[in-house]
Amino acid sequence: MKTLWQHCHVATMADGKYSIIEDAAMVTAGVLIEWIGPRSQAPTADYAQVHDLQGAWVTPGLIDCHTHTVFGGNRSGEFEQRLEGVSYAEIAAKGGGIASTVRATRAATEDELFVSAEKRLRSLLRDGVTTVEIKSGYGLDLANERKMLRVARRLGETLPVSVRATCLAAHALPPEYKDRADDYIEHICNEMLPALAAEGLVDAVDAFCEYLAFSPEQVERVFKVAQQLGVPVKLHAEQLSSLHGSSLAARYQALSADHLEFMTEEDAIAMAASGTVAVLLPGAFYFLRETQLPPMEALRKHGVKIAIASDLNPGTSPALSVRLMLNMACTLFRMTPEEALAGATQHAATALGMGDTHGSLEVGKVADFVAWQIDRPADLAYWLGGELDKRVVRHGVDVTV
Ligand code: DI6
Ligand code: FE
Repeated sequence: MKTLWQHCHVATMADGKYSIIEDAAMVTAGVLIEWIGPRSQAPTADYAQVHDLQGAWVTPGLIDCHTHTVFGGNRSGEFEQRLEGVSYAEIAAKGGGIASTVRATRAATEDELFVSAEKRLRSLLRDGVTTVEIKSGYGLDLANERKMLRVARRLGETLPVSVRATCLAAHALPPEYKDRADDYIEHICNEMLPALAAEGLVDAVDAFCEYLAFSPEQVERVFKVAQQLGVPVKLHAEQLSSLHGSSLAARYQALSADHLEFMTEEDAIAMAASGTVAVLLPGAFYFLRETQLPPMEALRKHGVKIAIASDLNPGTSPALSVRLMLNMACTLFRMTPEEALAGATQHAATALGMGDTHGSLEVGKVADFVAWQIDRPADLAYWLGGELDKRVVRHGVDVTV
């Protein structure tokens, strides 16, 4: 079934640039883009449907390539306590922080996690997201990591969004392994990853490389097992300190290294050589009131692809809008609106290993796009939140909510 979409302008985002086609038309056949170009050259055919997009600007569907959408409870109470003067250390000493989310996630049933995550995910979808990555990492044992990953899979089967599930078992040390980080890593390597991968629940493996989480040596043990299992890796690296996790990630041909405020130019060179995408997370930078900026000039100079994501999580980035992240990438990191949009489309797709099929509007790619009633593409990084008038098309089908 062929469909013609016309009366629009397109920012195709091919090669990570706007690559604009004015007065454009697009032909979709099933889930794929069959033709795209100036309307005057559109092939004549017996179209099953013809859609008038009323002068909209069409972009690829937004891709949120780093989220922790599935979790129990939330930490707005801690947010409030901190603003009333209670220190982070005091909150942590009382069992707050990540530990409290782990408790709430373990206590929740799969259905309960699904219901709460679905609401958050719907908020991202209302903002034009058609692909999302969802990490585990608040279960921290086999049964509970499995529960989180199953919820991620179910979200992808239930809602009009492509979900990539990432196992982040090496996110924090579970209480039962207190002072035994190496034993927990061994458990991840010998039991958790092989079992979860065999169950088809793992599209990528991630870890948190930080002085308050896991060392580069421990992360490397996890990466080696992922490699043996044939699963690509990603890494939370250089968020709070410089351990050169991003260079380690590059050595393992990681899809991405994420956060990166404290990365060095050498790290950028290593990432450029391996094609590892730099995923910047302005929501966490903002929420933690960080001051160390990611090294934008080094990333640009060495040609590292830059993606932008929400990092949606209860502790450091309760962000329910990717467009708001585009704005923050521009205001906080001084990215251009074009770079920011590429970061939530083509480069985000590459950060998920989907760059050949998603992220830009080109012949042969999947027909995931948004037709926005805006004046120009920069509007997407300009408005702070709110809802923009739009139509969302996924797999060639209108799924506007
Ligand atoms: N980096 C972060 O900012 C979050 N996880 C991570 O690896 C923190 C998650 C949380 O506080 O719940
Ligand atoms: Fe994260």
